[in-house]
Amino acid sequence: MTATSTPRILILDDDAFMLTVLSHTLANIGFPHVTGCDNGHEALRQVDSDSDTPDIILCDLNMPGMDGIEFLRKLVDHHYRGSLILISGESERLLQTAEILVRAHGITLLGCLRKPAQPAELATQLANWTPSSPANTQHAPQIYSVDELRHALNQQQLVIHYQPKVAVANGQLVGVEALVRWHHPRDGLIYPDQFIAIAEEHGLIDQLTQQVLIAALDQARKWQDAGLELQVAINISMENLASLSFADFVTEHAARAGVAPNQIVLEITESRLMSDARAPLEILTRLSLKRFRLSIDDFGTGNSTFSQLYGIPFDELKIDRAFVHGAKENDTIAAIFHASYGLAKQLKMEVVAEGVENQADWDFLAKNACDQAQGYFIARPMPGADLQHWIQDWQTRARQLTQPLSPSS
Ligand code: G
Ligand code: G
Ligand code: MN
Repeated sequence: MTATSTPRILILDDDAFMLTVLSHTLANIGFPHVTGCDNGHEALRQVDSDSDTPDIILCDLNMPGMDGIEFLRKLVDHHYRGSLILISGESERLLQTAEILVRAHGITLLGCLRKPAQPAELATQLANWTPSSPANTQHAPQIYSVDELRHALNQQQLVIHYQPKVAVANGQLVGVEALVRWHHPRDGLIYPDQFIAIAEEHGLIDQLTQQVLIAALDQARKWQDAGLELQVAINISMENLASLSFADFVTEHAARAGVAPNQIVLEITESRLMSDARAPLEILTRLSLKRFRLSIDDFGTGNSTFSQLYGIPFDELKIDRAFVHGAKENDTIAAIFHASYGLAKQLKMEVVAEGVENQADWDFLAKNACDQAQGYFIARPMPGADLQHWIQDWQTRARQLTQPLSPSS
């Protein structure tokens, strides 16, 4: 990455004329480090190269062979950490949908351009790029080895942060979601996107989940003793549901900690297709019978789908942040939100909206009678010990947020 100079830009467009025009435009507005590719495969090779990986990709959507949408998914597989600008001659509607996809993939989107791209518009979007934005540095590619992760588990290097889930109607704190981090002795706080997949692929996810569960139960008990009745949500990976002993483990440790099952929410994402769905179904049904709350996580993204709702007794549905943030201003996002919400309500599930980042997101949820909200607008994930202090601040804010509007306003 070029931290002090201008960013390296890669243009992906099958049209040779467009490549030339865009390169000239970019040079004219002060971006000389530009390369062009006319197909996705070549672009991915450049993403993979250590020395030449781009900071920004300008991507056309409609290309023969690998189209832009497929390319976006491949970017995630190739651990692309840079930013993106979408360019297309397609309709506004298609661009909006592509934009949602990019966000769901967690790629930093600087903007969308309709062809023909206007230099001024391009300059504005490129100005959004910062070399120090979290996507570019904090999550810098750092591949951890299985051994390192195994060592971390044995040395108890995991820490848990908790993010509040609040009722939209009255602002009341309903519960928290436990989010694991790795306190790395050399690299500092590492986020789960850099180690959960490794744990899943190498048989360490059971040990990881057990540690998180035990720590979260311990914290839940402490809050309970302090008079705070909170639901504590834990993320469960599909791999955890391969072994039938999982239900016993959860039941036993909840009892040992003295936390009632209905205070424990198990958030499940379908991370990959199960070859045999019987074990997960049996485990989840048993846990449901024991009154643990089951939640379907990241609903609406490719990972959690309608087919899961069939058979498993979920109590809660979490709408992915891609279909929450921005819903007030974007009809496509709103449409997917409404569809997910309607489905959840028909199945008598509680609806939690993730990724509530601003007042507009909150207002949208209030207007649409969403049950619970979670996101940076309410609180970032925090150490358990900080929660009491946050509650003090939140109570004042919550009162203002949920005050009925006076007739004059
Ligand atoms: O804040 P955040 O970066 O923590 O979380 C990123 C992703 O990691 C989320 O999708 C979340 O579901 C997942 N995650 C966080 N904690 C855990 C955990 O303890 N187990 C599993 N399997 N996933 C987790
Ligand atoms: O388990 P799940 O996929 O829901 O993980 C929650 C993830 O979302 C965590 O990485 C958490 O840090 C992140 N997160 C929580 N609130 C917000 C938010 O308001 N905006 C964004 N972009 N991410 C959020
Ligand atoms: Mn979750």
